[in-house]
Amino acid sequence: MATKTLLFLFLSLFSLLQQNVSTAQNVNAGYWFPDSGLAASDIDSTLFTHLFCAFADLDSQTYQVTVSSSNTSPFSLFTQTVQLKNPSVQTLLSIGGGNSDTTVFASMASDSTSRKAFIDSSIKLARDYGFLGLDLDWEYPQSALDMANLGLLLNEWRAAVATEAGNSGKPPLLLTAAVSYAPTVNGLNYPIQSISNGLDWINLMAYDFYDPTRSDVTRSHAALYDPTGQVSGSYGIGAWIQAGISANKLVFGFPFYGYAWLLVNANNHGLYAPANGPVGSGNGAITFQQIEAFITNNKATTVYNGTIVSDYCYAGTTWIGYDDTQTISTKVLYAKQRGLLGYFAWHVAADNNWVLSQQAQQAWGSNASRDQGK
Ligand SMILES: *[C@@H]1O[C@H](CO)[C@@H](O)[C@H](O)[C@H]1NC(C)=O
Ligand SMILES: CC(=O)N[C@H]1CO[C@H](CO)[C@@H](O)[C@@H]1O
Repeated sequence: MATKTLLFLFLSLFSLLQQNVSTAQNVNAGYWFPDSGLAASDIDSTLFTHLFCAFADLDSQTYQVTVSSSNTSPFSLFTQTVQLKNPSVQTLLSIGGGNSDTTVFASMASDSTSRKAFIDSSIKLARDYGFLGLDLDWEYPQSALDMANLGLLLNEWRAAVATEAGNSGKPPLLLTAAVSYAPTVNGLNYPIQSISNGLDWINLMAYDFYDPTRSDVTRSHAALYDPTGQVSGSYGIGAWIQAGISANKLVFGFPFYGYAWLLVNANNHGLYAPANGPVGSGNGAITFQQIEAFITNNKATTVYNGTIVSDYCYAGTTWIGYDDTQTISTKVLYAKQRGLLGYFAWHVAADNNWVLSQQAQQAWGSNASRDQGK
């Protein structure tokens, strides 16, 4: 009898422990922003486990996290809106982004009072608006001191989130950050220990490796493999793991957009063909949705390159490098095979009738169900 009770207790404890270790869930995520042309109510949230709402701002005077007045209602309604179609989708508020001022983040992180202003205001904002997590997009720290201060910020942010959860009785907010595809940016190393201890996971921005303003030959801007160098998603993942971040804290990012180069010669239309900058007035960035329309309207030729894992298409003197369905599913399977926590896309509105989002979810799930069957 006593043995049976002991055995029962032991088994219960064992299954509890097992539940604990398996709480790290999959991340099938996407970023959304209000100016993207897609209303939050039109997001097919059933295709995602997590959605990032971008971007809250960092006030340069108070160092508090704020939301611009035009974004107040889209942001405060975001969680309840996307949870209508998928009640279990988790939402995170992203702070900063590629267009924010890196020097303001640097000043904020350099001083304990301003770090506290950032931390306390971010937590309050997340709770007031009903977000389940916070995501720091500081692009990018510019000095070794910035990196060290980022480490302090993450340590203090984690401690504050734990304290707030204790006081409120709510589950702690998730804490994540969007970081460079590799653990070194501008020649500086990220604070590995603080990232590992402080964050639930990091989003690797494995895209924008090249664009038509910086490369005078056509290129994939988000290749999975780089046979001749270190500029690729697979390189970045390996380097983060080698630096000491466990694979199950890495979320692999891919783009739902490409870049359009102007070919020098319409008949020379492969990878690394000479090009004369971007098509159009900007930097050549073009959404997957627009690429699909371009292909249809111009009967463009499409090519998948499995050596680097990337797609391109061309018609006349326009050449576009991008991620199509085969690239996305290959990347997702790669992330899964390496034991990563998941993937994210920048950004959901750039998808075309959700085909890439569906492809990603299926590629991730097809192996999940197979694994369960084992
Ligand atoms: C695919 O990319 C590799 C590496 O850049 C290149 O060597 C190869 O020629 C490409 N294949 C095709 C079919 O374009
Ligand atoms: C559909 C499928 O089974 N895809 C991949 C699952 O993962 C294994 C390796 O773990 C791959 O070999 C499969 O291609």
